[in-house]
Amino acid sequence: MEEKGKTGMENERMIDTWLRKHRLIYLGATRHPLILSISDGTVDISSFKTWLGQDYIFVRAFVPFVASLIVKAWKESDVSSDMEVILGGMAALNDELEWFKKEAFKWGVQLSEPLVPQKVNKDYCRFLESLMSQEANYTVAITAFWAIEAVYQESFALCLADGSRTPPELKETCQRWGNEGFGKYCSSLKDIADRRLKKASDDELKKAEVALLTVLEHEVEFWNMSRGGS
Ligand code: HMH
Repeated sequence: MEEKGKTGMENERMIDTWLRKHRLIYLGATRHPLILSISDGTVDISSFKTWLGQDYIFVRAFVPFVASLIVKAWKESDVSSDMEVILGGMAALNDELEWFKKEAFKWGVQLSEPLVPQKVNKDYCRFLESLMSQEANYTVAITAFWAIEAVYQESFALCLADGSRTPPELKETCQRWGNEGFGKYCSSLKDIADRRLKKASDDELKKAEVALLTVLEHEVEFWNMSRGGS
């Protein structure tokens, strides 16, 4: 007979449990006024341009974070496909950096040195760095990684949904994160995180939940910053 509370089922689909528990903050990140303004066509283009320049800086910091996850997956993962999923994400970032340069040129946004991150952006990058260290836990880091990607996927998919009035010149941006392939990639990351969380200790679970919330807070701040706030 199985011990009570040790059926192995209690951490099944942890991410969905957390998303239900923290639904309002998740919606705050994925249905932010900036995203709503893109999808209803009222977006202030200067906010978009601020976002574009700052997100280029963020993605540059995101690359070493993903690299650190590849190292962790290679060393620690019990499933070899983890590393390939993350490597696919890394490959997409290579293309993404080129896209940012092209898009910035199109909008007249300067990406030349020195790149100046705003405080909110710096804080977010510092959080990424805290997850890059060798001591940082793989399960916690992969949960954060999923959340970072999922916020953009959900946000930009909304801008492409039926009935949205996204300006045509912003459609390509929305496609980048809102497309179906990116959605599938996010599901794969979620599966990896859920699988790890199923076997996680209480301490890891607590840290992963905090990391998820921290990502959501940084994402809300990042949208706010782009709108000229904080
Ligand atoms: C701020 N969050 C931010 N920028 C991005 N490019 C992503 C997430 C990618 O998903």
